[in-house]
Amino acid sequence: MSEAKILPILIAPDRRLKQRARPVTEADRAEIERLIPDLFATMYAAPGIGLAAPQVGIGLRLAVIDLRPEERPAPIVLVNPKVVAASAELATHEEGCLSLPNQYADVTRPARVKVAYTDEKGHERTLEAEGLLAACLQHEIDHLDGILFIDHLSPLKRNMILRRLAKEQRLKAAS
Ligand code: K1U
Ligand code: ZN
Repeated sequence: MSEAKILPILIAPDRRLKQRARPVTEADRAEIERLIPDLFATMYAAPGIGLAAPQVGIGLRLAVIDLRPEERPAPIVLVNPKVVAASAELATHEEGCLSLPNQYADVTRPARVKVAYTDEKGHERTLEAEGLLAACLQHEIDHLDGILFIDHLSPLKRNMILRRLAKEQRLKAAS
């Protein structure tokens, strides 16, 4: 078994982040078995609490989450995740994104969700979540649909973040 690799993360406005990912099928099993350790290694190294395959240029409906990597790791692998129920009640959380480094904004989404998915062993599961886990699940599933957290903001806030990010990336490239 080869060691997990840290993969380069795509940075907005890369057009690959705006594409809808395709469902994982049985034919993808060998690829996702290789990819899952790489996604966790990349997420932990960033560091982040979630990562979706499209963020590393792989257009598959696959994401990983670990909300507490430093205290007690609780890794979650989501293959073909789908929100099957969402509360009418909304909640606002500050969100960040590894594809928009150093950019944060308050995002309002359903406060509670139920997500159906397949785990890394191929077992069908459901997860009911609230708080940060609910926000993170919705954020990662959005990535699979080519949606970024800034798409939930007003055009004014979105453009402000994109301009700030472009400036920071230019400065980084020049340094
Ligand atoms: O999908 C991603 O881009 C990862 C993103 C997930 C996320 C964060 C906050 C709300 C919803 C979804 C991140 O992990 S951004 C980095 C971050 O939040 C963090 C980094 C280190 C420690 C704790 C949090
Ligand atoms: Zn993100």
